[in-house]
Amino acid sequence: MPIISRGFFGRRPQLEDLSRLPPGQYLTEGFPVLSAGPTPRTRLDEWTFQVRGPHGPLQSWTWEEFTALPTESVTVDIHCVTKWSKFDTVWNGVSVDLLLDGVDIGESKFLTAFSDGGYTTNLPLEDATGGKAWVASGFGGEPLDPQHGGPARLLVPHLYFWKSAKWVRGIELHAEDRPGFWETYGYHNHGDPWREQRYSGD
Ligand SMILES: Nc1nc2c(c(=O)[nH]1)N[C@H]1C(S)=C(S)[C@@H](COP(=O)(O)O)O[C@H]1N2
Ligand SMILES: [Mo]
Repeated sequence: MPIISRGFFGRRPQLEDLSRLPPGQYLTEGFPVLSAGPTPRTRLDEWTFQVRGPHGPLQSWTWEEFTALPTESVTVDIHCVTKWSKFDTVWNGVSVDLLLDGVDIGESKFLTAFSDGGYTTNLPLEDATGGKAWVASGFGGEPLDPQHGGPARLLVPHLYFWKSAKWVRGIELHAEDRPGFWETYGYHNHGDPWREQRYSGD
């Protein structure tokens, strides 16, 4: 029985893995922390997740209610605009599909995710529905670490990771698109890593 396996030193990317790396990205084994401000600490008994429409709240869950919702285990590759990618990250989360189930979305075609600390990011609803986005509260089988967005963050793995708002507290639905925090500061409005949509104009 080998005492030292290759995995001990970190998995080397296999040939088929490299086709999973979007243009301009490199693979990392670590999990960098990128936050535009301090890590907010909201008490779980004060935490809610809200779905808001143009005229106010449509749905709201307390932490207790939210954690009682059915979750999915999701294994995905993630890609940061600062060029690191991480393969096979394992999350536990509630799908945005489920959070919007039964909500009358009216004329809405876009959403803004909003977070403790004031961070926002925008997405077309079609990028957040159809099994493409989750509100994740678990990572690697553990509760999500506060520096990575715990108690819960948005997870939108098919777009650059700035779209995955940490410390998310809800989503607001809009008929028209409203650029969020980084989108206002020159990042691309959509952020597809496979099309290298890093900055506005890309
Ligand atoms: N609330 C909030 N969410 C955020 C950010 C942030 O600064 N604040 N940074 C974004 C960016 S640019 C990236 S790359 C990822 C980083 O997530 P991580 O720190 O878990 O790696 O979170 C995104 N979500
Ligand atoms: Mo980022």
